[in-house]
Amino acid sequence: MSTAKDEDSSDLSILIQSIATSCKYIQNCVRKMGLAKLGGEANTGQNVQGETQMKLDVVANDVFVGMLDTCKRCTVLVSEEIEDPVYCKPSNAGRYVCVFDPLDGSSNVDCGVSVGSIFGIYRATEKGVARAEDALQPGKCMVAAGYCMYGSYCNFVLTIGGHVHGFTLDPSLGEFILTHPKITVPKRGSIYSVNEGNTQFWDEGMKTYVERCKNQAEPRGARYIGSMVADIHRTLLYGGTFSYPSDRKHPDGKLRLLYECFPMAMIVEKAGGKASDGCGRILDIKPTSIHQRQGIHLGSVEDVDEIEECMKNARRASWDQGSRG
Ligand code: AHM
Ligand code: MG
Repeated sequence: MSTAKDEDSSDLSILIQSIATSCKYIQNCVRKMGLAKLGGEANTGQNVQGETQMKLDVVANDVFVGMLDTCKRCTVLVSEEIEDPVYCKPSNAGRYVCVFDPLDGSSNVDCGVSVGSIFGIYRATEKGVARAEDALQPGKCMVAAGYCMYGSYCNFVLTIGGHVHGFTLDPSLGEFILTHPKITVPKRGSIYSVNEGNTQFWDEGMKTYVERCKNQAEPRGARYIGSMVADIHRTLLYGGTFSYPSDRKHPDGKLRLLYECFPMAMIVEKAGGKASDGCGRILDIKPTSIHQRQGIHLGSVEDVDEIEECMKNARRASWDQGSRG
């Protein structure tokens, strides 16, 4: 006799299977982009973020929404590309909520740089009942999170609350094969990753951290792809930090909390790393709107601790200065 728990986990695996199939489809489109005339901008204008939509953004979004609705395991979907939450058809409604960025880093796609898809899954309050507020749970309530990187190889990285595992797509089989079991982020790394073009907008804490990375006996290497999925994938495997801080140009950060920061924070934490807004845990944040932005630092525990320490010292120095008038 199957129990509620069995049903729950079989629903979750059907849902994740649907996401994996969407990712295989998108991977195919990315691989034959120029050939299939899928490169360049869509003629849809800008998306809800005020960013130009690429043809592949539209394709990837349609694939995710279509697959997640018809798999009959979700109530509400939130996509980077759609302004409002999507309510699954009542006849299709299940017990999960899925938030996703169907094609992250799409501004890189035309020049052949790695891009990816990111997703997070929550349990709905009530099976079959679509409530928008179910998509506004803190990141720590996610039951699963993952991403798929369309890079020099196609890797599907997943946690369902335990270890983080990576599966490589075998193109001859069309299947994801477990190649990176129990991914663990090194405690310390020798890489920092941030868009240094924004240095003039940073606060003193961020400036100090990056100066420290450069000015030590063994300077750390700088790596910045500009596709979060690829930058996080490298950070998971090699360690170090990836940051997109809030600054004067992006007072709330640039990356989106629900479908970029939360899933990546869960993956990094489950792999033994740390994800912080500079002073506290990303996964503890309670969202107030579905497309809100967030400053973030993730990676090796000791390196992220160092960022927090730089931020704390900078805050203390500015208070001291303020209190001295
Ligand atoms: P997107 O979701 O519109 O593709 O934007 C998110 C991307 C991330 O993948 C990446 O980390 C960041 O934007 C890069 O931003 P910038 O070009 O400002 O460095
Ligand atoms: Mg994105």
